Formats: sequence, C-alpha cells, structure tokens
Amino acid sequence: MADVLVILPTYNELESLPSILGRLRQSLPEADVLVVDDSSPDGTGRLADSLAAEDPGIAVLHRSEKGGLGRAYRAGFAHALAAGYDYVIEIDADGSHDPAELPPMLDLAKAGAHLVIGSRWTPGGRVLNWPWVRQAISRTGNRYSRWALQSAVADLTSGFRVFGADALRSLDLDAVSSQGYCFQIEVAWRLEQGGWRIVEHPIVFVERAAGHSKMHLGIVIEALLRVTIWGAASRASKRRRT
Ligand SMILES: Nc1nc2c(ncn2[C@@H]2O[C@H](COP(=O)(O)OP(=O)(O)OP(=O)(O)O)[C@@H](O)[C@H]2O)c(=O)[nH]1
Ligand SMILES: [Mg+2]
Repeated sequence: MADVLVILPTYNELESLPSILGRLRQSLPEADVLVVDDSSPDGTGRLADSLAAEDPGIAVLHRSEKGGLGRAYRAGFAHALAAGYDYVIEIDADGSHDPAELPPMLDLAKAGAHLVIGSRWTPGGRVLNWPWVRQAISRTGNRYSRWALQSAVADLTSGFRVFGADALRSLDLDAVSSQGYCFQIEVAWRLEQGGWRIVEHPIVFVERAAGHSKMHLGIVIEALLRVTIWGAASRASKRRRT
C-alpha cells in the first residue's frame, strides 16, 4: 500500500476535478487519493466515481449532505488513520494549491516536520488574482489569530498541508469542533500546543479559475469568535499556572 493519502474535499467542483486529479497523479504518482464529496448537486461525486473506476489509486467517500470542510476532513482523516497511511495531505480541489509543491512539502515531513503548511504569508509566499479585500481579510485574520493564540504560524488558515500520521492520531478528532477556515486554525493550534513540529513552506496561491467559492461571512465570524475565546482561555489558564 502507498504510504501517502491525499484527501481532496469537493463540493460542486465538476469543472475543476479532472484537472486537479490529473495534476496530483502527475506530481505524486505514489500517493493514493481520497475524494470526499458531500453529494454535490452538480454531479462531482459521479464524475469522481468514474475517474476512480479507471485508476486504482483513487477512491471516493460519499457523504449524504453538505456538512462543511471540517466534517469532510474529519471523515477523511479517520479513513486515513484506520488504513494505516504514514502521511496525510490536505489540498483544495479548485486548483488554488499547486500539487507540484507536494514533493518538497513531503520531503520536509520525512525530514521530521509533523505538520508542513503550504503558506501564503511566510516570506516567499503570495496570492495571485485575489481582490485586495480578500487578501486583506486573509492577512488580517491570520495576523489576529496569530496574536490571539500566541502562535508562531503565519498562515493558520491554509488548507494545503502534509501531516505525519502520528501527529494526526494525537488529535481527538471528535473534539475538533469547528468548520470552515476555523477547522484549519484549530488543528494547527492544537498540534502547536501539543509540541508537534510545524514548518511553513512558501507557496503561490492562485484564485480558482472555475466554479464558486464556498466562503461566506459565517465562516469568518466563526473563526473570529472561536479564536478570541480560545486565546482568552489559554491566557487565563497560563496566568493561573504562574
Ligand atoms: N466535501 C466538502 N468539501 C467542501 C465543502 N466546502 C468546501 N469544500 C471544498 O473545500 C475546498 C475549499 O473550498 P473553496 O470553496 O475553494 O473555499 P476557499 O478555498 O476557502 O475559498 P476560495 O478561496 O474563494 O476558493 C474546495 O475543494 C471545496 O470544494 C463541504 O461542505 N464539503
Ligand atoms: Mg478555494
């Protein structure tokens, strides 16, 4: 069995799916891919099934309804750990993350990083084709989260990641409750707090060329509220200990 599993969450990504799967198979032919589709109304799940039928390295997990990115990844992580993969990868299906960055990211994990984050906001990283408002939200949200959580990670919301299975197994996934970007913040912060080694690898993030963003105000508000509460609770518990 391959020792690397790429988890590819999809919701209405019909136009993007063939291209991202092709690029993944090219950049990382040794890895298996698990598409996690939440019954996309546009038929992404059926297309994934037909692509998987032609390639034994691709499997599809169908979920009955749109449950958000966090739930899709939790299901994918559980599958990866039960199957015994050594490395687990997160990547968006919309083409924003370049699979060609995965070999160097995997090398960093093999050299000892427990979580490698494809990072827009570390020196050398950047974003292409985003309106300034979107950039400002991401930059400010990351700066605020970093400050509130006293984290060393510059891109806490990035959804382009390589995990070592041991780090992932250390998380109580049922206790990871948030959705949207906040799921990414929560997972990275819990690992950082647990003393796992996190390394950021600069990437160029490219705005999706097809399909629609699933980002909405609720996702930003969820992240803001949760980060503020976690940060305050963490500072209070540190004060109690000193
Ligand atoms: N299975 C599943 N996948 C989802 C869900 N919401 C988003 N996704 C997928 O998660 C990835 C990221 O979602 P995007 O809509 O690109 O959100 P984003 O990258 O945060 O926002 P943009 O930068 O505007 O594209 C994509 O592959 C989506 O198809 C969901 O509820 N279920
Ligand atoms: Mg996207």
